[in-house]
Amino acid sequence: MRYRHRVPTLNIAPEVALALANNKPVVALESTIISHGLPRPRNREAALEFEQILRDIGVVPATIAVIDGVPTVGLDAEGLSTIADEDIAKASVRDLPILLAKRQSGATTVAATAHIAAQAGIRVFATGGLGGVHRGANETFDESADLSTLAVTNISVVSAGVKSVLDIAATLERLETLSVPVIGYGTTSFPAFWLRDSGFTLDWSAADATEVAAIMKAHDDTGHGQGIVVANPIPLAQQWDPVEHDHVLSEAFLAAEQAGVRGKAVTPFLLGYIVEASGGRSLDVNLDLARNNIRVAGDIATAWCLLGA
Ligand code: PSU
Ligand code: MN
Repeated sequence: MRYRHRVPTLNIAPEVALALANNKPVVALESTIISHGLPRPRNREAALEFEQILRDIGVVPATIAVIDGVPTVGLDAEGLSTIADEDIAKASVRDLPILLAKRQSGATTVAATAHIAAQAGIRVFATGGLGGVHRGANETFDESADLSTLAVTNISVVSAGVKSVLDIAATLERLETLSVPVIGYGTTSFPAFWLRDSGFTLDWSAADATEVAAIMKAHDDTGHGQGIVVANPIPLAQQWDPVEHDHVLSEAFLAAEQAGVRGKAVTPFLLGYIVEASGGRSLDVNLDLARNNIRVAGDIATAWCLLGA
């Protein structure tokens, strides 16, 4: 019996494939933020708006998800409604083979999105906040696969740091261990998602998109295959009030403990609770920071293509 060797099948939207083939800018967008990170129906509006932000600056959006068992790069209207309106699995990298074999759909996390995007040849990816080391991880071992995936996936991820529900100090330590470069975008203050400044200082910053693209190129030249984290803080005027933030977060931790949430349910539970408890304020900030990250990712993708031109 002979075994067939199969190249991983990706369904890449024609628009995305054309842009990649012609060195035109493309930015990957994740789907877990739509399916599990934002409440309905705002999530659907957000999915469409995120793509439009890129189109408006001449960048092709590639929202990524697994649709009926096929990793899909660039969703059509039906694909968007699958991730926004249906109850589908939250899929990290380890879930991909299972969804593929079972021909099921899944919304991809930062890890799974980065993995699929890199397979497609996309170099820049925008999200809200990267996953990281959870508080209490010394007992629970709860550390997002976003980190370990970025250690082996050559893509630049623009994020507003990591969510302040995480252990930010430990997350930064892990990124150091994994040799993932972390670059502040116009700052050396590492952001905390809803807040502009986490209180942690970065070694490096990049002044603009052109400098990030130059670092990406140099990173390739060093022969390393890691991803790069571009930390883009929300403008001060848009950030969540820090006092209210601290108050709502401590409530959320208590609620998660009482509900006994574990594993991959933790992040969606906390985000959902925080939206409710803040009367929607955290949601507005989440959307603003995602929009900002998408714009910056678009600029970086454009600068990257100019380098290759
Ligand atoms: N950032 C957001 N909203 C989200 C997430 C990030 O603004 O919903 C998601 C991302 O998909 C990220 C995931 O990969 O949370 C991390 O989940 P976990 O902690 O279970 O690895
Ligand atoms: Mn986890």
